[in-house]
Amino acid sequence: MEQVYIGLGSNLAEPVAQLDAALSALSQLPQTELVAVSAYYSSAPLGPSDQPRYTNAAAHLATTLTAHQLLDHLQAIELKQGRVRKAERWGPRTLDLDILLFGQHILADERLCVPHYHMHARPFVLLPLADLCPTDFKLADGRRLADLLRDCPIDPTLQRLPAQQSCTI
Ligand code: ROI
Repeated sequence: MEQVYIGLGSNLAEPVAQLDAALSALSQLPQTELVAVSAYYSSAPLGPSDQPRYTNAAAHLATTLTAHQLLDHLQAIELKQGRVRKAERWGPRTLDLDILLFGQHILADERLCVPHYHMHARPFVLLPLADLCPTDFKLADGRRLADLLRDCPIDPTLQRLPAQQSCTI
């Protein structure tokens, strides 16, 4: 069993409902257990600002799928929920599912970069992750989550949403 952490994000078509639906889909993946879900967070877009605010969360899965099998499933869920890949970099999306951490594996190929390449610079990824991990949590590459949190830029727009706006498992 690998302990896996997924980042979820949406800023189109009712983002909270998108995350609820994605978590429901994650809970039904084969060979996989949905262990825990973070709070939901709202923040202004990083990147082009002419797009709606994002809702983000993180999920802890335990799985016997390989990282690439899991990625195939995540991309199928994104497509099912209306994700359209546009040429525009960092544009709005109905659903983004990223493998942040895959056990103690370090992966770098044309499809996957794990630990996720940008996570250290993104409070909307690190704060949800910190809901799920102990403070002394170490990434596969030796970095401590607590250090990433301390060193990442402050996002004054980031808000933790009240629990009733998030789904409970
Ligand atoms: N900005 C925020 N706040 N949250 C995201 O999930 C997010 N995802 C992205 C870009 C466009 C970089 N900006 C984001 O992919």
